[in-house]
Amino acid sequence: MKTALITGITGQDGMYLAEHLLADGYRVCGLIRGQNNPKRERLERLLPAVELVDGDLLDQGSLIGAVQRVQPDEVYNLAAISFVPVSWNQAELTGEITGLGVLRMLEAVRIVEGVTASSGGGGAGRIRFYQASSSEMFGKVRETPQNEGTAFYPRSPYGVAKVYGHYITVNYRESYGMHASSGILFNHESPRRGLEFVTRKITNGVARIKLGKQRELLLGNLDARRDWGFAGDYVRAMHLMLQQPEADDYVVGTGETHSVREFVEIAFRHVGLDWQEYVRSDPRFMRPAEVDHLTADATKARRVLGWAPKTSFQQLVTMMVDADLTQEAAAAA
Ligand code: NAP
Ligand code: F7E
Repeated sequence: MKTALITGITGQDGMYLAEHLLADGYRVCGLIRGQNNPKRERLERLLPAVELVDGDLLDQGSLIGAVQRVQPDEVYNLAAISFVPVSWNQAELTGEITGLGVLRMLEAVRIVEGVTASSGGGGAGRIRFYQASSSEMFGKVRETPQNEGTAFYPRSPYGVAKVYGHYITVNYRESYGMHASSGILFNHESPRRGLEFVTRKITNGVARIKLGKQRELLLGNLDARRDWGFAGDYVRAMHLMLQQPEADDYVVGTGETHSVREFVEIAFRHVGLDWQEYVRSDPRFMRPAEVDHLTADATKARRVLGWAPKTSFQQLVTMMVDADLTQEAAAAA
């Protein structure tokens, strides 16, 4: 039986990945932070098979202790400050967690395994490492679509921190021979997405408007375009990366791009409403520097990993609206 340690276990991807690995027969351990994390109880209820281990990406000793205790075969580093607007208000903290946190996880693995530079180059160490990199690294895109060779031009402190996380992962692979892979994932969503992200904000808003619990939906830039996929599909790609003989970098996305406006239209139409009667523009949701347009070229992931998304854009939007309708109706009852 293989053992996986997942950081960011309470997040959207952490939960889908844990389910995927448990179904595959893994022992799954999740790093959880804080003395009274409100998400602990929910996680224990939904995924009782996951073993929780205390630790924080800001605390090197706690990460070494977690790797020592768990003795994982695979480490998935999903923890981060992941909401882009927060990264302008808390730029230093974002650098510490989303950027330097990656270094601390890599160091924890390296120290526990006793890997040194002199032992590098030959596939040193047993533990395989996954870094959750992001299409936000492409930012003001240099070419379309974006692949593993596309130059980075991040547009937020979050994107800059992710570029550091990506390159330090590549560097540990090259310096120490560690099996460390970077998955450059484009936006992926689900009914478990946080309410602050635009997709879930829209689907939750649509459900509440339909049920008469909300009158309007305030949004920022409707022209932004993203390559949106389903999170449940994307965690399969993470796992596949760590099953390859050699570590590498992979772009993961659908190859289709849609505007926020298109997402809004489909979501409102699904419940029989005209979006233009409810959506209002609010400058509070505009960004100081925007990422206008992202499209993935996931040819390498398809070819090497045999990975392909199973969920269409239309299915993703309607799945999220339906889940929010069910949840909001139950909350009202
Ligand atoms: P998410 O739902 O925001 O989850 C973030 C996780 O990080 C939470 O479990 C959070 O724990 C944890 N965390 C934050 N600070 C921490 C710290 N100091 N120590 C330990 N844990 C900490 O994010 P997600 O959507 O699942 O994304 C997973 C990863 O993929 C992130 O690194 C994100 O940046 C990256 N990514 C996401 C997407 C996407 O579209 N979803 C695309 C590309 C890359 P708490 O519950 O304690 O806050
Ligand atoms: O914004 C626009 C906004 O916050 C998407 C994270 O998982 O994916 C995510 O980052 C777009 C932006 O996600 C609102 O300006 C309009 O252009 O849902 P989002 P994101 O910034 O793309 C990447 C790949 C990650 O790595 C990140 O961790 O939607 N938008 N109006 C809005 N966005 C929000 N949040 N709220 C609005 O009202």
